[in-house]
Amino acid sequence: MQWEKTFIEDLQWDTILVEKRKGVGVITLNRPQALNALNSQLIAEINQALDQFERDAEIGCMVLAGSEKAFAAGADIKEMAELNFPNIYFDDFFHLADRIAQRRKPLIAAVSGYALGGGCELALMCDFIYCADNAKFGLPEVTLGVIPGIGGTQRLTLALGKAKAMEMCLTARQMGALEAEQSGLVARVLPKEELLAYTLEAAEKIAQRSLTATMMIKESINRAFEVSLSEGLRFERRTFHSIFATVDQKEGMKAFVEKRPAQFKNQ
Ligand code: DAK
Repeated sequence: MQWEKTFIEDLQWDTILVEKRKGVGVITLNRPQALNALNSQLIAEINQALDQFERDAEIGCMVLAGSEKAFAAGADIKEMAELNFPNIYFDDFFHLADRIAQRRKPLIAAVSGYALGGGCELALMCDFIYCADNAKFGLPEVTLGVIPGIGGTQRLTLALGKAKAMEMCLTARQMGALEAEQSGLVARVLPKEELLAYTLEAAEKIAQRSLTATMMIKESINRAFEVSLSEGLRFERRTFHSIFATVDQKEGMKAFVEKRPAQFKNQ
């Protein structure tokens, strides 16, 4: 694992900051001059960092954050403005974005300020969102003559239901933090000064658990969006059965009986 550690710290990042702390891989979007607007390089760098974290046995949870003013104000309009249909069709523009949602280790979004367009979609690709009290979520693509393109019409609808998703996409209304929490879009709202510390604490807690159980929970919950209830229940049951083949299940239950903290080994 030493090689992974050296490698990630040696890499040059132009659009993000990357660090490892207490089992957590933290990626901070870093294009302040453009309110962290997502360009192709930034999407590629996020994926490169996530690739490293996923291969790194020391990492049990990942966090994606922005600045206090903006998580991300959307896809980079200046980069997109001159593109035409053949460019984006043949290059499959932004196809790398889909890989962010396919990660196997848990990924938490810490959203402060604007999460608009592609920025909102990026947060929606994470497993859950903590947001600051100044957060503003929106899908304003319609004001630019386009539509959301990296999952917004689907994931916002799954998160909020048809009425609010339809209203937000058609009117470009921004949703504040309290409404986002009441509507189930975010897991918790925090004072903006506390957002990062709270998120890191939760991520560290997740990273201390058995990674096998954590990944199986993520996989099982995501299954609920893909298959019928009976298939989802069958998947959960078989997954539950299989985890009894792990050392961590023995350790977790033995530790409870012996009244001591469990020492998980991800085995
Ligand atoms: N792209 C590029 N630059 C941006 C930007 C963006 N999305 N958002 C802000 N900036 C830049 C501004 O141009 C400005 O740069 P300078 O003029 O100083 O050079 C700088 O960031 C600071 O912004 P403001 O001066 O505007 O700051 P304010 O505080 O006054 O306003 C704002 C903040 C967030 C309300 C405003 O910046 C704003 O409305 N930004 C645009 C928000 C927006 O419309 N976002 C949606 C973008 S469309 C696709 C998949 C997905 C997508 C596209 C394709 N495919 C699969 C093909 C996604 C599309 C989108 O996200």
